[in-house]
Amino acid sequence: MTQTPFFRIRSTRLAPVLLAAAAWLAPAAAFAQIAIGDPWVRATVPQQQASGAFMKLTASKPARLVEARSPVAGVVEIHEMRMEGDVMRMRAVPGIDLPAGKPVELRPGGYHVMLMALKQTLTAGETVPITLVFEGEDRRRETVEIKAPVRALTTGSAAPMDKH
Ligand SMILES: [Cu+2]
Repeated sequence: MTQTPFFRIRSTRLAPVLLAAAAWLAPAAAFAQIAIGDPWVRATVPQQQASGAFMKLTASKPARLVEARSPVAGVVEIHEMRMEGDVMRMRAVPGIDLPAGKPVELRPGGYHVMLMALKQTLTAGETVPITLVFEGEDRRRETVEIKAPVRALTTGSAAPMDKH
C-alpha cells in the first residue's frame, strides 16, 4: 500500500513528457479525433513574404479545421487554390470540412495553410511549429500543436505562393 502513491506521482509526472515525445517522433500520430499525416512547409528564399503548409488530415468524427497559427508568421490563413476558368486563384476560406474517416489533403494547388508576413526565412531541414484548431460538430474546439519539417519544393504545382 505504501508504494501506490509513489507510483501514481511518477506516472503523472511522466505522462506529459511521453506524450510530447510521441508527437515529436511520429509525424502521423493521431491526436484525439484528428490524424495529421506528413505535415510539411515549403522552403522560402530570403525576403519571401509567404509560404504554405501542407498535410493530410483524417478525422474520426466530422470536424472542421477553423484556424491555424505559427510563431514564424505574422498572419496565418486557411486558403484554397483552384482553377477558375484557366486561371489559378487563391482565396481565404473560413475553414476546411473534414468528413469522418475520409482523408483531406492539403497540398500545393489545393487547400493549404498560408503563412504570411514571415518573420524568418524557412530553410529546408528546419521545423516550423504550427498550431491547428479544429471544431467538432458539437462546436467544441481542439487545439493541436505540430512541428512541420521544411522542404524545398521539387514536385507538384509550381504556382507562386507569394502572390495574393
Ligand atoms: Cu495561399
